[in-house]
Amino acid sequence: MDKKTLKTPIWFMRQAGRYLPEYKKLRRQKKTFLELCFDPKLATEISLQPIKRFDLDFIILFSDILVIPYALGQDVTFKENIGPILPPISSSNELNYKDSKTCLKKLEPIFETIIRLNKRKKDKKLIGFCGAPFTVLTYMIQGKSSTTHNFIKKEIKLRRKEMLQIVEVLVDISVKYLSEQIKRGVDYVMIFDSWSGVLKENDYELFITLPNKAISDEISRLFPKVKKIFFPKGSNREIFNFINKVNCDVLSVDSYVPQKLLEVAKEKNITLQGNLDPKLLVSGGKKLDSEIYKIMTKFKNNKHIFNLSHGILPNTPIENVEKVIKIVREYEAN
Ligand code: 1CP
Repeated sequence: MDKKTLKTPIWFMRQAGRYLPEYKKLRRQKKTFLELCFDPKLATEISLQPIKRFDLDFIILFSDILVIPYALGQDVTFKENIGPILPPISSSNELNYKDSKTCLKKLEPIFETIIRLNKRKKDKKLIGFCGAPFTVLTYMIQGKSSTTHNFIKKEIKLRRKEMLQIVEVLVDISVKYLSEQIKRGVDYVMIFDSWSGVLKENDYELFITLPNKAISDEISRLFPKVKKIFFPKGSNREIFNFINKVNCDVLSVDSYVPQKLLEVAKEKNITLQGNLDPKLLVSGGKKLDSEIYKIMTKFKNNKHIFNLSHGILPNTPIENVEKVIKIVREYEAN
């Protein structure tokens, strides 16, 4: 079928969250963010809020990538205006991973949320997710968000073996976690490698490409029909190494989309997802309109899912979100 007889689907990374008044209202019902993630009734309602308001094409499970360190026995809290806080670990010996079943049991409420969403998804596609091993590792080792990531960069040089051992645990539990999500009814899985841009060359190969490939290969083997979305954010030119080795159905892209990437994606039958700058969605105006047209034109010869280049920002005006959806839905390629 000609690609443009199909409409471009649209959803937004972090589409549930603080820019929605209905989210803020439900958020107040629980003291902590993790309590919210582990309440199937509330997490289901929150996942569906952006769909009810905007009629988006994909539902993403409401949860967080840091439920994995939590399942592995690390204490995880989210501080308002600061972000996640964890007591940092330095080796896999500090984790509680003798028995993956016990760890996954702690995530049972999330699987219950998926069962509920699956019953209510109608014609929408449901996305489950996890963080990629390196991105999750950064929080486990640093104990918090970082802008420079200097500490983890130093650790993977000085204590490579220990870091790779943790990555190995993360690959294993991520495959099991995604498998459970798939069994309960997600149609797609997305693997967020938000900090992959921190690494280059051999470090990139060991900590980004190979762990993503291990997850992809195992999920493909176990569930050949389930679609896999990868988001190796900030990878820049390393992205070519990534898509040569990691079997992906959808590649979520940031602002780096050279012509060659469009061509390689087409050759490999990879759908590209992206890539509106979330800051433009905040500022709006004519610049937003023209950027949307630019994106639709840029991806017109590729399979494309409209999305952002990173998560939606809390101060995003709702009217701007409505406007993007309207323009994308009314757009006719010529
Ligand atoms: O105060 C609040 O209400 C908590 C804010 C919040 C929300 C709404 C956090 C804390 N996480 C989430 C939900 C979330 N996180 C989803 C839900 C589904 C959706 O609507 O999209 C998803 C997919 C995530 C994934 C996530 N969490 C990532 C990867 C994607 C990305 O944005 O790069 C990362 C890195 C996190 C860690 C995280 N969770 C929350 C914070 C503040 C952070 C730290 C981000 C940082 O270090 O900059």
